[in-house]
Amino acid sequence: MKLYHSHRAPNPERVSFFLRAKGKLDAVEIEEISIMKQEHRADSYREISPFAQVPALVLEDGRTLTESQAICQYFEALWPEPNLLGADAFEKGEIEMWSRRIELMWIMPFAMWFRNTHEMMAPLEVPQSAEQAAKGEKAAKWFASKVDAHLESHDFMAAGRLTNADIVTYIACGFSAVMGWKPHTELEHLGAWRARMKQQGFAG
Ligand SMILES: N[C@@H](CCC(=O)N[C@@H](CS)C(=O)NCC(=O)O)C(=O)O
Repeated sequence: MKLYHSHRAPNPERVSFFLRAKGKLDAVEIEEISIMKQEHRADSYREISPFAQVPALVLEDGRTLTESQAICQYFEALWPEPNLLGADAFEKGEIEMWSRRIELMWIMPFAMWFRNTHEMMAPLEVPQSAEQAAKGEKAAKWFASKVDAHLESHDFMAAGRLTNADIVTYIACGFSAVMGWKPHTELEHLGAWRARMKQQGFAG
């Protein structure tokens, strides 16, 4: 199977980090799609991903999945161990709760800030809006402080062990650096948690 991926883009990277945590990175062929070169908007790629987004997973028989979380769920079902999406009903709910919170209350507002400010994004976000950027920055920073407070009393985001919630949070921290914002250097508990992730082999 083939994963269409973009290096340093948060949604594809959460899938490749998920695969790495499963120990299955080598089981999937990876093809890089350059968002900066707008390769994701080519007609040939739109045939794979109708909304022109990365990642996309194409199985041997041609069936296709897009949406990073859907692809991770497919991998979890294919390779159940190590469990990353929850071993029982409560874990499944708790991991999903934190993953969704990070996605909706950190990554999405951060993306609004980044896309509406960074010159690299100008061709993709037309027109850029300073007002949207300011709203996004404020919301992402507010939520990062809530995550820091959560990590004061938790070694991991959910379920007491490394899960998808940690992967999504790690991606959020890394993505934030494109705006020169490094929340893990400003926020004590987030910083300690990130150091633990690095001990588990996370890089970047
Ligand atoms: N909900 C989708 C979002 C995918 C997405 O937005 N991917 C970004 C890269 S992180 C993309 O393809 N952007 C292209 C663009 O904005 O034109 C998912 O989770 O996979």
